Amino acid sequence: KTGIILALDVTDEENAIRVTEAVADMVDAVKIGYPLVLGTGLQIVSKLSRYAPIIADFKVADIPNTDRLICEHVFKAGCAAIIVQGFTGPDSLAECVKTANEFGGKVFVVSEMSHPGGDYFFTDEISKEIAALAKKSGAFGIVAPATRPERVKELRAVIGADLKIISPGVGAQGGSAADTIKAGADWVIVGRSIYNAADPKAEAEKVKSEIEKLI
Ligand code: BMP
Repeated sequence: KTGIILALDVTDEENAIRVTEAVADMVDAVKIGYPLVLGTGLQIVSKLSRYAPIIADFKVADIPNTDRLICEHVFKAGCAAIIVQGFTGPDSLAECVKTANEFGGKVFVVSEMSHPGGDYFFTDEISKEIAALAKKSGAFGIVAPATRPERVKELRAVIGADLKIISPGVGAQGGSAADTIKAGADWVIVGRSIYNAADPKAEAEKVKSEIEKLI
């Protein structure tokens, strides 16, 4: 385990494969989302999953039936996990977890977002409620902001040791990998600072050694 998930928000196949190939040994998973899937199609999953498990970041937020239809596509395409919103409530979340379980897949629930406006609606109380709901629903983990390590720590206290925390916001958004892991995250999610680097592998190595120093 390296503790790093690559956020692959490039929009074409050539770059997607080039970056993934370069850093495959350095990351535990690759997170893809609308930028890459709308740019290339869902078949990109089978091309990338040779290198690493794929997390589909579609922030699913709909009624249970629509959630199920989305989750089915994602897991049939070969994704290992999906990221969903929690504010849609317990029934939507339960349907995502149920569908994921049918495919042996995992669900991560967004509990609070990392950008400056990310705590405008996701206040401390609401984030904690969403994290608690994620735990109750049987989700595999939550998404918590590396830009606010103190929030990662608080959310860890809510979910306990059973659920995993994946944290975006390291690098381009100003968060520190070491501080985020110290606060209780299992993985940091890193995008632009790796895929836009002249040498993505060297950049991933830097993050990896920053995390290794903590052990
Ligand atoms: P970057 O390292 O380039 O900032 O990328 C972060 C990735 O994590 C992006 O794919 C972004 O959509 C996602 N993300 C985030 O930055 N903050 C959140 O709260 C939730 C996210 O999924």
